[in-house]
Amino acid sequence: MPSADQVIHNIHIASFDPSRPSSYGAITDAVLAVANGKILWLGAADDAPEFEGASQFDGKGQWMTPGLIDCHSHVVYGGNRAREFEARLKGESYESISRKGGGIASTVKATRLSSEADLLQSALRRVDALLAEGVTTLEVKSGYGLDLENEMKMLRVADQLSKVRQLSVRKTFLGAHALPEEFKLNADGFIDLLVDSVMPALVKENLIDAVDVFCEGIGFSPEQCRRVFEKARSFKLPVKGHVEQLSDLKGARLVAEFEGLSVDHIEYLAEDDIPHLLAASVVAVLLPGAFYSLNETRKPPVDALRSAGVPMAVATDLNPGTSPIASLLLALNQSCVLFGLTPEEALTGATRHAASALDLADSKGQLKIGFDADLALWDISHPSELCYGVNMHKPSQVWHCGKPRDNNNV
Ligand code: DI6
Ligand code: FE
Repeated sequence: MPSADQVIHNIHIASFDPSRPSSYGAITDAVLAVANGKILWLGAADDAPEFEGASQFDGKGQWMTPGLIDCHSHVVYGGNRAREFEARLKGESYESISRKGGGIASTVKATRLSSEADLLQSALRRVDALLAEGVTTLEVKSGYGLDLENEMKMLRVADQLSKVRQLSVRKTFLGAHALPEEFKLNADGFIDLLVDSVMPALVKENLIDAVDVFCEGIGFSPEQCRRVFEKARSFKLPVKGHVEQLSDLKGARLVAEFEGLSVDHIEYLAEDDIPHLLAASVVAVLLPGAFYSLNETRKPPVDALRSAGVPMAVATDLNPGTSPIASLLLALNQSCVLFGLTPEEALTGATRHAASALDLADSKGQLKIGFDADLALWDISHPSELCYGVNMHKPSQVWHCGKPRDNNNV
């Protein structure tokens, strides 16, 4: 008789395991057993063995999904940009706001002035909103510090989030996000600083899981991003990029050349660059919250990505400027309504493909034997309900690495 820590019975499972032929990888009238934080067994109740020593949990006929994965966020930052939002709605342009020190620069200023404790406290309010919706893995980017001291501060806060909450955190270094005031006319000098001193020091402190860039006219050129990627490669760190958000600089091809994890935004991705993504197994991360907040009209080439078979993930891009949205379920709804994803594609994009975008494809994002027991239980009659309604669903129970999480008191 196999021994388990917990057996969850009387559930339907949306496994997102592509080897199961049913949509959503569904198993109805199912049982799932957990041992040592991992999934020990799952399948139809009729086939379930007896488990020794297990506590029983009655799922009351609810649906279980993998814990959700938000694979792109800037959740750690100081201040907010509500006044800027107000000014823009009164007709002031983004450029004019930026010239007065607004935009990313104002968040950099507020972040530099914040203590680690303040940043943690403000990030937790947003993180708790994500947790309440069933998120069990969160990517957190740096990029509002833009010097060693402040990038380190942000990444330490990201680390803290996984210590004070039952949550897995992936830390992404986004030093090449914006040009700080002190390097105003010297972008190449700033890249020198990043590759020569900031990255090596952060690697030494074990604060980087992946390296990101903002490859854009208002960010950094492909040549400058290449230098950051080359340094990442020397540390064997995977790369990803904010690319083709506002224009087509061929950032996606650069990420593919470095066999990166993901290309994010990609509203301006050219269709003939798609084969490069496919060949290098790069995930396309869609960020409909930024598209919505900026009131954009140019959409990512979803039909072409789908027919090519490029995996698509969906994330919040939670940040104070272009996506002040602390709801992954809303992003899923937006990806369906604005970009035309099916609910199954959207949910796969916040589970299996989001795990790939974070280099976690072998342990998270699917309900499968041997995977982490990150689980969310929902009182719904079909998984599509999670994408269809807005602010209608919270999981009734969440487990992170096999441990139940109290979402009301996380
Ligand atoms: N793209 C974005 O949408 C965010 N960063 C980036 O590279 C914007 C961040 C901000 O405005 O604070
Ligand atoms: Fe972003």
